[in-house]
Amino acid sequence: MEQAPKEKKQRILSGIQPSGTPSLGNYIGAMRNWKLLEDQYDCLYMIADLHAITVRQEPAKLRAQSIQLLALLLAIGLDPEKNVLFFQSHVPQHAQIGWLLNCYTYMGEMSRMTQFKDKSAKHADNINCGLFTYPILMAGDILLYQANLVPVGHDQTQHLEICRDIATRVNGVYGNVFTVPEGYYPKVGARVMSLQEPTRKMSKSDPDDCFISILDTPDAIRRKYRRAVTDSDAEIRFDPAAKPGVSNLLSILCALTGEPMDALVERLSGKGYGELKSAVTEATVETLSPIQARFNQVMGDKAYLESVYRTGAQRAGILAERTLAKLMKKIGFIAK
Ligand code: AQP
Repeated sequence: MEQAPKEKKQRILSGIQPSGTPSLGNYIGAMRNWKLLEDQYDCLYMIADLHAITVRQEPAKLRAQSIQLLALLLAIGLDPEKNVLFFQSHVPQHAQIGWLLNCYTYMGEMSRMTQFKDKSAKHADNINCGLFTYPILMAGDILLYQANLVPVGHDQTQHLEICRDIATRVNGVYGNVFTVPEGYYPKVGARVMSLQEPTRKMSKSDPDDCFISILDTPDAIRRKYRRAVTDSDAEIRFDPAAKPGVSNLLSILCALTGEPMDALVERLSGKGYGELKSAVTEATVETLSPIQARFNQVMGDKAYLESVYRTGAQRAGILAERTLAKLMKKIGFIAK
């Protein structure tokens, strides 16, 4: 009997920088959604170590954080056979395409990037060119794999737009080189804000009391939420503009438990901030404990970790080279 042709899965590429231990924001906004995609899509997940050096990194720490991040991806349940898990620096085509795409991107486009403005304010002593051209490297990351979809937090929308602009521009000059990717915004995946400055996003490279790390102990989690900034009117209400601190705790709680915001606010109405903080502490500990247990197991097996990243680099490299060679030929370089 004739078999129906297998439908080709859409491809997904996403990444995370080893610039610290992932925050609860990285987990809610990105990592946990990755697991949900592995059956339906052809997924590549990259540890973006080339991106991480746009900010000065201590070499030993960068190595430790990179391995730790790989172990965490496995600990959240990503299957290294279904997904391609790799270090960006192990696939040299990323740096190569980064240069090529630099020549198809305008200074004005990069100057508009809000993350550049934020990060250059934060790292005023090291406003390097990599920080400025970061979105071009990111565009290359995505386009190398002809990704159809890119799951990103809302903080990355602007970078995805520039990637689409670059892809369309190159396609306009040379014909069909790149798949123009779409953003994939998971239904649940709120933007998690800093515990100390709740109008800014939670970041793993911020001071320790601003963020919950995936590897924080229950005591540290309790302490950080206890000190989290709220306000003085003592009313539990979801209103990010007027009550950013309380609203952030509420949306973390919703994201972790799946409870709808209206129901949560009604359940907590008339209660104090202490109760809200206890509830969010409990939900966070409950979510992170099993991940931490698996993380400790995986970290104990160095040979396994090595085999995962070596295989990942091989699989990613084959796909990346295909696109790079095509682009180089179109531009007019002599084939090797
Ligand atoms: N606070 C957040 N809320 C929701 N999603 C978030 N993401 C990051 N912070 C939040 C999402 O996590 C993915 C990986 O991010 P990244 O590590 O590549 O870079 P980033 O966005 O710069 O993350 P950090 O934690 O803020 O890193 P540092 O401190 O090094 O700059 C992305 O999909 C992002 O949307």
